Amino acid sequence: KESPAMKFQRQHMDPDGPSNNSNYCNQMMRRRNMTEGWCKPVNTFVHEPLVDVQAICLQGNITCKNGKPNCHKSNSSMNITDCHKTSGSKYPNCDYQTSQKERHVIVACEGNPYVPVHFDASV
Ligand code: PAP
Repeated sequence: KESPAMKFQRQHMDPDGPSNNSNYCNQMMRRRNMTEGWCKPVNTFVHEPLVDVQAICLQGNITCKNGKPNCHKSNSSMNITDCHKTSGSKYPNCDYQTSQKERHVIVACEGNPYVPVHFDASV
């Protein structure tokens, strides 16, 4: 079974990106199994080495959007791609808008080892 840490990597890690291609989200949301059963409406991919994203769990501790205390904000800005489902697109034809950004990343961490399990926001 997929662990929360592996699910985070599937949904949010793409160290070798970004590809500067407007189809990036359409391809990646499908390839990473986020268009099965529904179109996941919003998702962010991080284009930095896994060790650098795991290290965020040791950086500034903040409250998450859901009120839990286990979020951490990256000290540095990171290369990311935001994927937003277009308003007209309907399952099973999931269509996404692709936007490249450089932002500080906020993730929720859990477990031992204490690793990212949820992408909360970018700021
Ligand atoms: P995403 O939020 O990263 O897009 P999602 O599929 O919603 O991915 O999974 C987030 C997981 O992080 C959830 O666990 P689950 O897959 O076992 O359902 C969620 O419970 C977990 N999680 C841990 N801490 C938090 C938090 N502070 N806020 C939101 N989710 C959290």
